[in-house]
Amino acid sequence: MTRVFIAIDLPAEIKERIAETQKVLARSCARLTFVAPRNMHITLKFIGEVEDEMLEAIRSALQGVSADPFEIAIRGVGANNLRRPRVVWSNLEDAGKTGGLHDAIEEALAPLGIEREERAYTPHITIARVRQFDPSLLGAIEQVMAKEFGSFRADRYTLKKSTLTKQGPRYEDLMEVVW
Ligand code: 2AM
Repeated sequence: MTRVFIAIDLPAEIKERIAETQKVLARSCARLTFVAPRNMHITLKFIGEVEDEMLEAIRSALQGVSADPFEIAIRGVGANNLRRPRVVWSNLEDAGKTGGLHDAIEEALAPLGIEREERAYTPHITIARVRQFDPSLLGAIEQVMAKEFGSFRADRYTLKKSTLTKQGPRYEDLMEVVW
C-alpha cells in the first residue's frame, strides 16, 4: 500500500518567507508542530492508502486533468478557527483556479471509487499544527496576519507518496503533470 496525495509545489523563496513567519509563531506559548519548509505545499486532493493497481489507475486518470497556467499569490496568515486554531495556514489568492483544479481532479478520480471530500475545499498552505493551544498564539498570528509571501505561476501538480516517520512525513514525487 502507498499513501498518496496530489499537490502544487511552492517556489523556494516563498517557503523561506513562510519559514520566517514560523519563527514569530514559535515565540507564542502554544505547543506547535511546524511544517518543514521542504514539505510545504498546496494540497489539491488527499487520497490516502492505495494498492499498486489503484496507483496505476490514478496515474492514468490524472494524465487528462490539467488547467491553463494561472497566478497564485500567497498572502496572509489565518487558521481553521481563529478563536482556537488547530491548524495555522496561509491563504491563496488565485481567482478560484485552484478550487477548479481540485474539482476536476475529484471528477477524474470518482470513477475509480475515490470519494469526493464532503467538506468544502479551502486551498491553503499549512504552516503549523497546534498540539496545545495557548491564547498567546492569537497575538502571534495577528503579528503575521497581513504578511505577503509572493506569487508564482502554477503550471504543474505532483502526485506524491507520503511516508509517515517519527521525524514527520517524508514526501516523494511519483508523477508530475505539467500543463
Ligand atoms: P493539511 O496540510 O491541511 O493538513 C498530506 O498529508 C497533505 O494532505 C496534507 O497537506 C494534508 O492537509 C492533506 N490531507 C487532507 N486530508 C488528510 C487526511 N485525512 N489525512 C492526512 N492528510 C490529509
